[in-house]
Amino acid sequence: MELYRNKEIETMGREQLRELQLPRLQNTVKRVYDNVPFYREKMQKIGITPADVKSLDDLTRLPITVKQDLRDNYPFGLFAVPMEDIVRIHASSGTTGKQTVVGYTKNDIDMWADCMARCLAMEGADTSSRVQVAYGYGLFTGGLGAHYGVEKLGATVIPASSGNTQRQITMLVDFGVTHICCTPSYAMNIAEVMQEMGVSKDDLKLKAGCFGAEPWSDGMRAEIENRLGLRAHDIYGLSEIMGPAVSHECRYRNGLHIWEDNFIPEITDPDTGLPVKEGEAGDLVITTVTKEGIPLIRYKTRDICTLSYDKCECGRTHARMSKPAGRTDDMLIIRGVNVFPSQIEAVLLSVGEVQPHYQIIVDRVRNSDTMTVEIEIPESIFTDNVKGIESFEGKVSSQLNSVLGINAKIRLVEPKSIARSEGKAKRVIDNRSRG
Ligand code: DLL
Repeated sequence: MELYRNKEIETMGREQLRELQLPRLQNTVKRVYDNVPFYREKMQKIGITPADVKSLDDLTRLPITVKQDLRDNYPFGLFAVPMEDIVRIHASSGTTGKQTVVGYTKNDIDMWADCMARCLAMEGADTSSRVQVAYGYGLFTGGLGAHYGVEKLGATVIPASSGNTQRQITMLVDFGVTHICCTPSYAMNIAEVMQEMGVSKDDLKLKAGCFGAEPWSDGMRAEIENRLGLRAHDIYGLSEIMGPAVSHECRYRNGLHIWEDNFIPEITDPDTGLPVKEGEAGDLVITTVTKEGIPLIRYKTRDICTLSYDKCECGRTHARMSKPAGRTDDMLIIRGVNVFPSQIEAVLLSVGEVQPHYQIIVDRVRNSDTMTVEIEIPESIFTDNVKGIESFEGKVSSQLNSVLGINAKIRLVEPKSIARSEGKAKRVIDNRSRG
């Protein structure tokens, strides 16, 4: 049986969905035009008014919004309502530049919680479920975003936040937790500490979990499922648009359903910015059509994926995005070859015995890019067996070369020497930017 939270919305015909989207889009465009000088000026510059949006196809005539626009209007310049109506602020720290700040009205929080509740229902959670939220609570959207969704669903939330892993595990066992929400890398960290504590997956009652906030491979999914004894679903989102629950995998896990009653997705060519042909990969661009605090028109996420509008076996009609491989900002260009860290992860995990703890170090030596991938020595290889180490390194390196066409040096390092993550894992150390 497929579990819906709002069957009417989740399974409505595509035509009906478009009929729902159009007035919402028109209303959003009018509100930003009237209330956000940034949008009004941008639209005036290209000679468009809200009245020009007559059909959904007119969306592509509207200007693109990028992260820098949020920074330039820091902190509240893109808010479309008075501060009196803003009930919550979140921010993303970002590794470069100023943080980006977003604000939510009461209705925004309700809509967000509803999207999150739909995601949880999709993975089988209901009022009898106990959901441990191990995303960080705070300015990051993961913790509170998931939290309000669990409450909206009427399940029991355990607001663990991230970190303090032994205590997390004690709670998983003692509270009979059925669902967990955290980053995939933190899930692996939990699995490892469980082993150290002598806790087995049979001591847990976990059924499913939603893992996101960072790219992860199917190999990683298999590891998490095997070690925690649950079904792992991918959840996607970004703070600029809302936070977690912009999209989520149903039980068929053939892409992530985007809640199109609230978000209109498009895919554009990363170089030209023009729409790509249906099914082609490109930049995911999202327009919010119900948000009040900070509605965004055609926000370029920089996440690369494809879209599918085929009806899903689960009965949902909302478009599916492919598992995002990563942001264009995170793509590595190594001697002309473009590669995402998540693709490297997929290859590493396809070689038996490699644990999903790795770090990619990029350098420039004599004007040429070099890549070293550090992985931990598998248990089967003894640290004093130099031949064994070299042959294993060679095996992984040639696999990377044959699948991705990159030349990377593999370096086996001591077990546990790669830092474990409690949130988003830092997979890449790029020394090239240091001059
Ligand atoms: O990471 C929101 C979130 C929290 C999503 C918890 C899912 C679960 P930001 O910190 O603003 O928001 O980072 C957003 O993270 O543009 C993607 O590049 C990446 N990302 C998020 N989810 C996924 C995913 C939260 N499932 C950025 N797969 C996004 C791959 C993801 N990348």
